[in-house]
Amino acid sequence: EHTIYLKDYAPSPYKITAVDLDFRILADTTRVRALLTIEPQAETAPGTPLVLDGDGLKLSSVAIDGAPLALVAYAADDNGLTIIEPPLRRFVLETEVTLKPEGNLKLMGLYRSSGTWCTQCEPEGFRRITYYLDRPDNLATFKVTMTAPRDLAPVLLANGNLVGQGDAGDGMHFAVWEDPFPKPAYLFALVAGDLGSITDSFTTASGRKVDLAIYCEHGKEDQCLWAMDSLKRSMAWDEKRFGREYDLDIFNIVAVSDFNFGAMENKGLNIFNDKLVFAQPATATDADYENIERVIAHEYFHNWTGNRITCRDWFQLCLKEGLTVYRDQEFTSDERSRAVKRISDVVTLRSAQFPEDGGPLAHPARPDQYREINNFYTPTVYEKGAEIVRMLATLLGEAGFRKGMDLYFERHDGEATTIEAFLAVFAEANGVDLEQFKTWYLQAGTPRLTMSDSYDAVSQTYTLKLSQETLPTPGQLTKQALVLPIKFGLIGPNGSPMGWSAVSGGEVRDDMIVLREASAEITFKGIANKPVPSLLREFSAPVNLDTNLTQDDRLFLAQHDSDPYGRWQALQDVATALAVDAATGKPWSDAAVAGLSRAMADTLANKDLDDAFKALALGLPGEAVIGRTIGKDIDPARIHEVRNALTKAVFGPLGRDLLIAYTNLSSTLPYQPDAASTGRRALRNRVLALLVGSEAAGASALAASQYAEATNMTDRYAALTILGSAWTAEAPTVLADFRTRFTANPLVFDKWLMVSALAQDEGVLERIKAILAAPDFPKSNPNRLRSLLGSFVMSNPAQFTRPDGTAFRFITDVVADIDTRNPQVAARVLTGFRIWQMLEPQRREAARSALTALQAGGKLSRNTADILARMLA
Ligand code: B3K
Ligand code: ZN
Repeated sequence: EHTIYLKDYAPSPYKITAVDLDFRILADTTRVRALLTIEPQAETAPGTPLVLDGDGLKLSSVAIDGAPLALVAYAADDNGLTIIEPPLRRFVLETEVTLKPEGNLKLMGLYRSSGTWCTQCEPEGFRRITYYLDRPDNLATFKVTMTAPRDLAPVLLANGNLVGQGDAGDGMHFAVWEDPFPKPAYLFALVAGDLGSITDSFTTASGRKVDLAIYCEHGKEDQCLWAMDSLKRSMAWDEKRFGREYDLDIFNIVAVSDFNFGAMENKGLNIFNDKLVFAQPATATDADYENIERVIAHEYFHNWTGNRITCRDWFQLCLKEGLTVYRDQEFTSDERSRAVKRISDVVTLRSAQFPEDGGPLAHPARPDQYREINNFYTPTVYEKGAEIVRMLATLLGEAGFRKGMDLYFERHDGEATTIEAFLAVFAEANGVDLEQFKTWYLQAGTPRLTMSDSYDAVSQTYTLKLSQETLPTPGQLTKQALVLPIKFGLIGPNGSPMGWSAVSGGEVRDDMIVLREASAEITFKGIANKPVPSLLREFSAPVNLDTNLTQDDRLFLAQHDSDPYGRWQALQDVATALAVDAATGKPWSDAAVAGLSRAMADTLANKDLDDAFKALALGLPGEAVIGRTIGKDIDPARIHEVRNALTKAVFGPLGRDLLIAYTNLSSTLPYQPDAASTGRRALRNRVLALLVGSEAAGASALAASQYAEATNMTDRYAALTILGSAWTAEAPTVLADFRTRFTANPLVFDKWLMVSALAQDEGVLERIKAILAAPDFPKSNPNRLRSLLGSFVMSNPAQFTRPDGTAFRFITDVVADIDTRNPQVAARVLTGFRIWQMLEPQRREAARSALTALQAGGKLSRNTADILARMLA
């Protein structure tokens, strides 16, 4: 299978400047006629063939400037169309192909979702619609004519503005859309279907009125209101925070039920997985509301970071994704609580990106090679990509960062560009050198930052020794030192911040150390007492931090750090150290457990902390975090037991406080999705989880009654998850009730699937098998598959990694089956194996044998074969 390298990038010898597409959509086939205005580049030599991408297209005719082409003048195969000797001037290439959207189960190109025709083109789906230069550096204007049966598709949408519509006879009608902004083909979209909608409008800062609409299945219109509200807030925020206005007169969103990922930022016509649109209190949780808000914002923000300025090639994916994730994180921080958002993002980064970065699938945020680009829409490109942009903002300060962004928009609007160009505007606008900083984009792996400190009372000096190391990753054996912005503070014995009279040995700017070397020794003078350092405040760099702090130091930080992230992290560190000890055979110190218990009680009682923060602080580190801290030969079942035991030891003594808090936090007000109400529910449900987790008397009955009496999905689902994961005596009944109660709602069915997959008992695998084997299980729907299988492999480590290998083999068999229909979903499920080399020998062997059997089994898609090959390399 051939590999594509960044170093081989070359501009195309021809460019397509204008596209005129004509879709004739019939019940079972769609005919696409394309008129492409093509020009050779100035330096293109005569006789250079024009090679267009195509994927599984059925060609019926080819013409140039209206004259049909002789058979010898072109060659078409499954991968494209070559015009052997195109004219060396501007010309119009006309092709006609026939598609079968109904049979398109890969959900790339033109396909049908519950009867609606829709498209997904990023990254390489447009070539499944027509022959094209399907690469992001070819920008063209698009005109799209769609003709379809009026009864099946009364709604006809494409990018840009509607410029014509009418009757086409024989029960057909048509619409013509024009997008004035040149764009790469991956941003093309059309939708044809029988859909309902809600409409609204937004007036931009400069006074232009934009018509907004969200389209969905009939009858679900009232579930789109939150998404619309989120859209309007996103539009206002991008004006205020980044000075970016929307540019077309129309912005449409369409919700579809079969979609390979979250959503797609097609110009003026975003297409969404319906789970990221539909919300009402009875069926969506607070987490769903927040996710919808976040993804609506993310796709909207792409209009500037992604669409107006796009990527030169797919190696640059994180140019648009990392930056846009950073932007959506900032949006959520401004709309809700910055501290809580930061902590949640750190949790996500650690649970999704760190395992990738430390395993066989590790790759740089800007990869330099790929076999299958779809496999690079990863936590590294998205989440680490966002961390890199965040570090840039931290290093340059808010104003400096904004100067760079302004220059980026000014200089590169309308271009397809690179990470180098992105960094250059920040360097130029701020007069700084970002050469070393660029390594963040090029180097894979999570750096380990090690700190040890010492205090000398006689000279009143305090010294921090810092060093960084990044371990080798596949294909990158040697690593460079990175620029690490380390926000910090020194805290005196009374809990207040300490200053210093002088500092030497490193770059220290106010509250930030900038470490550029492999190691540094920084000395602070004029320090009257031994301080406790709070390092990496706000998690200012995506690293693993090792310190010589004692459990008491950490408990001190948990109480006194002025940085909420720092307080949260301190509690996590105390708990992680205890869990690691217990899991590796060292009994934990009762004093430390008691200390953590008291710190948790103080946190719960603290009137200055908000509920959402407390909900996070009162959670123990996840099993994966504990596993990664142990680092090798891990036994996930043991970690699971230890974590349960720690929950009991720490929160058992707090039973009374927890019960009181639970009661005090209840509310009879109608559901509201705002941050304060969300925080209160989060804390109350956390408290319930702790009561059940510490086996407090009557706790699971309490959860069962919360389940039964809940007036919103947040509370009902929380109770269900708590009972379902612990698989208490009530679990089977409650799960059965949930299933029948929401039988008609596929998105709630997904919640049932997730809880079913997360159960921690031995029976879970057999139950999953039975669910999947049911004749009516929708095996082609990505949401259903991911809810059941994705949750199992990613979030139920103890059962997924059973030492007998039964779950490994089940998953590889299922992956092989899904792969015949939808390679993207199959490859994604397979990535659950990325932790396999960290497991203890018996489990490791079982995983290896399942993976090698899958490889031996024969024909796999390029997506799945690529993941598998890297996993086994
Ligand atoms: N740009 C799309 C992701 C496309 C994924 C293709 N496998 C959505 C987003 O990141 O906003
Ligand atoms: Zn994105």
